[in-house]
Amino acid sequence: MNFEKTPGWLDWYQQPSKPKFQLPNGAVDSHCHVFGPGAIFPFAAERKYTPCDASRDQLFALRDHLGFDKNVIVQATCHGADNNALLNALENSQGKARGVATVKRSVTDGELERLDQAGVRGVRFNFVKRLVDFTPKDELLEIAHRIKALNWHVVIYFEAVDLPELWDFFTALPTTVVVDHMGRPDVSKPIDGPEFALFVDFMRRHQNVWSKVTCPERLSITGPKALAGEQSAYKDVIPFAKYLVDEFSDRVLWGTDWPHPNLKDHMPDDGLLVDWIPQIATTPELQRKLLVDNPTRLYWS
Ligand code: 0GY
Repeated sequence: MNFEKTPGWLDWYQQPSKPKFQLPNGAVDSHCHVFGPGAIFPFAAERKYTPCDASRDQLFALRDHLGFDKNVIVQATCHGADNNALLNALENSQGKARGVATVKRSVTDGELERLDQAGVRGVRFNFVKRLVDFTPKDELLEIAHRIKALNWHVVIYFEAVDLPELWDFFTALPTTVVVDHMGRPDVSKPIDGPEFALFVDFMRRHQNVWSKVTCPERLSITGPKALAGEQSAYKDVIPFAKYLVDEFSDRVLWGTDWPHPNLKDHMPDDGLLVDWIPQIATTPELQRKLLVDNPTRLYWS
Protein backbone atom coordinates (compact mmCIF):
# COMPACT_ATOMS: atom_id res chain seq x y z
CA MET A 1 0.00 0.00 0.00
CA ASN A 2 1.19 3.53 -0.79
CA PHE A 3 0.97 6.13 1.95
CA GLU A 4 1.24 9.90 1.45
CA LYS A 5 3.23 11.53 4.21
CA THR A 6 1.38 14.25 6.19
CA PRO A 7 2.18 17.65 4.58
CA GLY A 8 4.89 19.61 6.42
CA TRP A 9 6.27 16.49 8.07
CA LEU A 10 10.06 16.43 8.13
CA ASP A 11 11.98 13.24 7.34
CA TRP A 12 14.55 11.99 9.82
CA TYR A 13 18.10 13.29 9.57
CA GLN A 14 19.92 11.22 6.97
CA GLN A 15 23.55 11.73 7.96
CA PRO A 16 23.77 12.19 11.71
CA SER A 17 27.12 13.31 13.05
CA LYS A 18 29.31 11.01 15.10
CA PRO A 19 28.80 12.08 18.74
CA LYS A 20 31.74 13.58 20.57
CA PHE A 21 30.33 12.20 23.80
CA GLN A 22 31.31 8.56 24.07
CA LEU A 23 28.40 6.53 25.37
CA PRO A 24 29.23 4.05 28.16
CA ASN A 25 29.42 0.37 27.27
CA GLY A 26 25.97 -1.20 27.20
CA ALA A 27 24.12 2.10 26.62
CA VAL A 28 20.43 1.80 25.69
CA ASP A 29 18.43 4.15 23.47
CA SER A 30 15.26 3.81 25.56
CA HIS A 31 12.81 5.67 23.34
CA CYS A 32 12.68 5.18 19.58
CA HIS A 33 10.17 3.97 17.01
CA VAL A 34 9.88 2.03 13.77
CA PHE A 35 7.47 3.26 11.09
CA GLY A 36 6.45 0.61 8.57
CA PRO A 37 7.74 0.42 5.94
CA GLY A 38 4.12 1.15 5.05
CA ALA A 39 4.19 -1.26 2.09
CA ILE A 40 4.90 -4.17 4.49
CA PHE A 41 3.39 -2.95 7.75
CA PRO A 42 0.50 -0.63 6.83
CA PHE A 43 -0.27 2.36 9.04
CA ALA A 44 -3.45 2.20 11.12
CA ALA A 45 -6.73 3.51 9.70
CA GLU A 46 -7.35 5.58 12.86
CA ARG A 47 -3.91 7.33 12.77
CA LYS A 48 -3.68 11.11 13.16
CA TYR A 49 -0.59 11.47 10.97
CA THR A 50 1.16 9.51 8.24
CA PRO A 51 4.91 9.31 8.78
CA CYS A 52 7.74 8.61 6.40
CA ASP A 53 9.08 5.05 6.51
CA ALA A 54 11.68 4.35 9.19
CA SER A 55 12.58 0.67 9.16
CA ARG A 56 14.12 -1.63 11.74
CA ASP A 57 17.36 -1.89 9.76
CA GLN A 58 17.64 1.90 9.58
CA LEU A 59 17.10 2.04 13.34
CA PHE A 60 19.75 -0.61 13.98
CA ALA A 61 22.21 1.24 11.71
CA LEU A 62 21.63 4.43 13.73
CA ARG A 63 22.14 2.49 16.98
CA ASP A 64 25.55 1.30 15.79
CA HIS A 65 26.54 4.68 14.36
CA LEU A 66 25.76 6.54 17.60
CA GLY A 67 27.42 3.90 19.80
CA PHE A 68 24.37 2.48 21.54
CA ASP A 69 24.28 -1.19 22.41
CA LYS A 70 20.50 -1.67 22.52
CA ASN A 71 17.11 -0.11 21.78
CA VAL A 72 13.73 0.12 23.44
CA ILE A 73 11.22 0.46 20.61
CA VAL A 74 7.98 2.17 21.55
CA GLN A 75 4.80 1.57 19.58
CA ALA A 76 3.84 4.83 17.87
CA THR A 77 0.24 5.93 17.40
CA CYS A 78 0.48 5.74 13.60
CA HIS A 79 0.46 1.93 13.96
CA GLY A 80 -2.44 1.91 16.44
CA ALA A 81 -2.71 -1.42 18.25
CA ASP A 82 -1.17 -3.36 15.34
CA ASN A 83 2.20 -4.31 16.81
CA ASN A 84 3.50 -6.25 13.79
CA ALA A 85 6.22 -3.76 12.76
CA LEU A 86 7.41 -3.66 16.37
CA LEU A 87 7.35 -7.46 16.68
CA ASN A 88 9.28 -7.84 13.46
CA ALA A 89 11.95 -5.43 14.69
CA LEU A 90 12.26 -7.19 18.05
CA GLU A 91 12.45 -10.61 16.46
CA ASN A 92 15.27 -9.48 14.18
CA SER A 93 17.30 -7.66 16.80
CA GLN A 94 19.35 -10.59 18.16
CA GLY A 95 18.10 -9.74 21.63
CA LYS A 96 19.30 -6.13 21.35
CA ALA A 97 15.82 -4.62 21.42
CA ARG A 98 12.91 -4.63 23.82
CA GLY A 99 9.49 -3.17 23.12
CA VAL A 100 6.55 -1.23 24.48
CA ALA A 101 3.30 -2.19 22.73
CA THR A 102 -0.20 -0.80 22.41
CA VAL A 103 -3.00 -3.25 23.12
CA LYS A 104 -6.75 -3.16 23.41
CA ARG A 105 -9.01 -4.84 25.93
CA SER A 106 -9.70 -7.55 23.32
CA VAL A 107 -6.05 -8.75 23.30
CA THR A 108 -5.89 -12.47 24.13
CA ASP A 109 -3.58 -14.08 26.68
CA GLY A 110 -1.92 -15.91 23.77
CA GLU A 111 -1.17 -12.61 22.00
CA LEU A 112 0.27 -11.12 25.19
CA GLU A 113 2.46 -14.20 25.57
CA ARG A 114 3.75 -13.87 22.00
CA LEU A 115 4.57 -10.18 22.62
CA ASP A 116 6.35 -11.12 25.83
CA GLN A 117 8.42 -13.78 24.10
CA ALA A 118 9.45 -11.30 21.41
CA GLY A 119 10.70 -8.86 24.06
CA VAL A 120 7.78 -6.57 24.87
CA ARG A 121 8.01 -5.37 28.46
CA GLY A 122 5.36 -2.67 28.64
CA VAL A 123 2.21 -1.10 27.22
CA ARG A 124 1.77 2.55 26.31
CA PHE A 125 -1.24 4.64 27.33
CA ASN A 126 -1.36 7.85 25.32
CA PHE A 127 -3.37 10.89 26.49
CA VAL A 128 -2.06 13.46 23.99
CA LYS A 129 -5.28 14.53 22.29
CA ARG A 130 -3.70 15.47 18.94
CA LEU A 131 -2.39 11.87 18.68
CA VAL A 132 -5.18 9.59 19.85
CA ASP A 133 -8.88 9.31 20.58
CA PHE A 134 -9.95 8.77 24.16
CA THR A 135 -9.82 5.23 25.60
CA PRO A 136 -12.02 4.65 28.68
CA LYS A 137 -9.95 4.52 31.87
CA ASP A 138 -11.61 1.31 33.06
CA GLU A 139 -10.35 -0.40 29.88
CA LEU A 140 -6.81 0.88 30.52
CA LEU A 141 -6.92 -0.18 34.15
CA GLU A 142 -8.06 -3.65 33.16
CA ILE A 143 -5.12 -3.89 30.71
CA ALA A 144 -2.71 -2.64 33.39
CA HIS A 145 -3.80 -5.39 35.78
CA ARG A 146 -3.41 -8.06 33.08
CA ILE A 147 0.08 -6.99 32.05
CA LYS A 148 1.19 -6.72 35.69
CA ALA A 149 1.02 -10.51 35.76
CA LEU A 150 3.74 -10.54 33.07
CA ASN A 151 5.87 -8.15 35.12
CA TRP A 152 5.50 -5.46 32.45
CA HIS A 153 5.11 -1.74 33.11
CA VAL A 154 2.94 1.08 31.77
CA VAL A 155 4.35 3.98 29.74
CA ILE A 156 2.21 7.13 29.86
CA TYR A 157 2.30 10.11 27.51
CA PHE A 158 0.46 13.30 28.40
CA GLU A 159 0.74 17.10 28.41
CA ALA A 160 1.77 18.85 31.66
CA VAL A 161 -1.51 20.80 31.88
CA ASP A 162 -3.44 17.51 32.01
CA LEU A 163 -1.58 16.00 34.97
CA PRO A 164 -4.01 17.28 37.66
CA GLU A 165 -6.94 15.63 35.90
CA LEU A 166 -5.05 12.37 35.26
CA TRP A 167 -3.36 12.17 38.68
CA ASP A 168 -5.87 9.79 40.32
CA PHE A 169 -5.78 7.42 37.38
CA PHE A 170 -1.98 7.40 37.18
CA THR A 171 -1.54 6.83 40.89
CA ALA A 172 -4.00 3.90 40.76
CA LEU A 173 -1.85 2.01 38.24
CA PRO A 174 -0.53 -1.20 39.81
CA THR A 175 2.82 -1.38 37.95
CA THR A 176 5.96 0.65 37.41
CA VAL A 177 4.87 3.73 35.45
CA VAL A 178 7.25 5.41 32.98
CA VAL A 179 6.46 8.96 31.84
CA ASP A 180 7.38 10.00 28.31
CA HIS A 181 9.33 13.23 27.82
CA MET A 182 9.13 14.46 31.46
CA GLY A 183 5.37 14.90 31.13
CA ARG A 184 5.95 17.55 28.45
CA PRO A 185 6.75 20.56 30.65
CA ASP A 186 6.22 24.04 29.26
CA VAL A 187 9.88 25.10 29.56
CA SER A 188 9.00 28.78 29.19
CA LYS A 189 7.51 28.53 32.68
CA PRO A 190 9.83 28.63 35.71
CA ILE A 191 11.30 25.35 36.86
CA ASP A 192 10.18 26.15 40.41
CA GLY A 193 6.65 27.09 39.28
CA PRO A 194 3.55 25.06 40.20
CA GLU A 195 3.35 23.01 36.99
CA PHE A 196 6.77 21.37 37.14
CA ALA A 197 6.54 21.21 40.94
CA LEU A 198 3.46 19.02 40.54
CA PHE A 199 5.39 16.65 38.29
CA VAL A 200 8.29 16.49 40.75
CA ASP A 201 5.79 15.82 43.52
CA PHE A 202 4.27 13.03 41.43
CA MET A 203 7.70 11.34 41.20
CA ARG A 204 8.64 12.06 44.79
CA ARG A 205 5.46 10.67 46.32
CA HIS A 206 5.21 7.68 44.00
CA GLN A 207 8.36 5.60 43.94
CA ASN A 208 7.00 3.46 41.09
CA VAL A 209 7.08 6.46 38.71
CA TRP A 210 10.02 6.85 36.32
CA SER A 211 10.64 9.56 33.71
CA LYS A 212 12.28 9.70 30.31
CA VAL A 213 14.40 12.85 30.18
CA THR A 214 13.89 12.95 26.45
CA CYS A 215 12.87 15.19 23.58
CA PRO A 216 14.62 18.53 24.09
CA GLU A 217 13.96 19.10 20.38
CA ARG A 218 10.21 18.79 21.00
CA LEU A 219 10.06 20.86 24.18
CA SER A 220 12.57 23.61 23.46
CA ILE A 221 11.58 27.14 22.56
CA THR A 222 15.16 28.43 22.26
CA GLY A 223 15.75 25.66 19.70
CA PRO A 224 18.70 23.80 18.26
CA LYS A 225 21.10 26.66 17.60
CA ALA A 226 23.34 27.78 20.43
CA LEU A 227 23.27 31.58 20.48
CA ALA A 228 26.45 33.65 20.75
CA GLY A 229 27.96 33.16 24.18
CA GLU A 230 25.81 30.10 24.89
CA GLN A 231 27.17 26.62 24.94
CA SER A 232 24.21 24.52 24.12
CA ALA A 233 21.38 23.70 21.82
CA TYR A 234 18.02 23.23 23.56
CA LYS A 235 19.39 25.28 26.44
CA ASP A 236 15.99 25.95 28.00
CA VAL A 237 15.25 22.23 28.49
CA ILE A 238 18.51 21.47 30.34
CA PRO A 239 17.46 22.63 33.85
CA PHE A 240 14.30 20.50 33.79
CA ALA A 241 16.04 17.32 32.64
CA LYS A 242 19.07 17.86 34.88
CA TYR A 243 16.84 18.37 37.90
CA LEU A 244 15.15 15.00 37.35
CA VAL A 245 18.44 13.19 36.72
CA ASP A 246 19.99 14.64 39.90
CA GLU A 247 16.91 14.06 42.02
CA PHE A 248 15.74 10.65 40.72
CA SER A 249 18.91 9.11 39.32
CA ASP A 250 17.62 5.53 39.65
CA ARG A 251 14.35 6.23 37.82
CA VAL A 252 15.33 8.09 34.66
CA LEU A 253 15.82 6.90 31.08
CA TRP A 254 17.12 8.57 27.91
CA GLY A 255 16.33 7.98 24.24
CA THR A 256 16.69 9.64 20.86
CA ASP A 257 12.99 9.52 19.87
CA TRP A 258 14.18 8.65 16.36
CA PRO A 259 12.62 9.10 13.77
CA HIS A 260 11.08 12.08 15.59
CA PRO A 261 7.39 12.03 14.62
CA ASN A 262 5.51 15.25 14.01
CA LEU A 263 8.41 17.67 13.83
CA LYS A 264 7.74 20.48 11.38
CA ASP A 265 10.22 23.24 12.30
CA HIS A 266 13.51 21.40 12.44
CA MET A 267 14.78 17.85 12.49
CA PRO A 268 17.52 17.13 15.02
CA ASP A 269 20.87 15.60 14.17
CA ASP A 270 20.80 12.51 16.42
CA GLY A 271 24.56 12.77 16.99
CA LEU A 272 24.07 16.23 18.49
CA LEU A 273 21.25 14.92 20.66
CA VAL A 274 23.71 12.40 22.15
CA ASP A 275 26.14 15.26 22.76
CA TRP A 276 23.42 16.95 24.82
CA ILE A 277 23.43 14.10 27.42
CA PRO A 278 26.46 15.21 29.53
CA GLN A 279 24.70 18.50 30.25
CA ILE A 280 21.82 16.75 31.99
CA ALA A 281 23.77 13.81 33.44
CA THR A 282 26.91 15.54 34.55
CA THR A 283 29.01 12.76 36.10
CA PRO A 284 30.07 9.34 34.79
CA GLU A 285 28.02 7.72 37.54
CA LEU A 286 24.83 9.56 36.58
CA GLN A 287 25.49 8.78 32.91
CA ARG A 288 25.92 5.09 33.67
CA LYS A 289 22.66 4.97 35.63
CA LEU A 290 20.69 6.88 32.97
CA LEU A 291 22.03 5.02 29.96
CA VAL A 292 22.95 1.54 31.22
CA ASP A 293 21.84 0.51 34.72
CA ASN A 294 18.26 1.83 34.73
CA PRO A 295 17.18 0.57 31.29
CA THR A 296 18.95 -2.74 31.83
CA ARG A 297 17.12 -3.25 35.11
CA LEU A 298 13.75 -2.35 33.61
CA TYR A 299 14.03 -4.14 30.27
CA TRP A 300 16.63 -6.90 30.46
CA SER A 301 16.31 -8.45 33.93
C1 0GY B 1 7.01 10.57 20.57
C2 0GY B 1 6.16 11.74 20.44
C3 0GY B 1 5.12 11.95 19.61
C4 0GY B 1 4.45 10.94 18.87
C5 0GY B 1 4.19 9.71 19.30
O1 0GY B 1 3.22 7.65 19.17
C6 0GY B 1 3.34 8.73 18.61
O2 0GY B 1 2.78 9.03 17.57
O3 0GY B 1 4.69 9.28 20.43
C7 0GY B 1 4.62 13.33 19.48
O4 0GY B 1 4.05 13.65 18.43
O5 0GY B 1 4.78 14.12 20.44
O6 0GY B 1 7.21 10.04 21.66
O7 0GY B 1 7.54 10.13 19.59
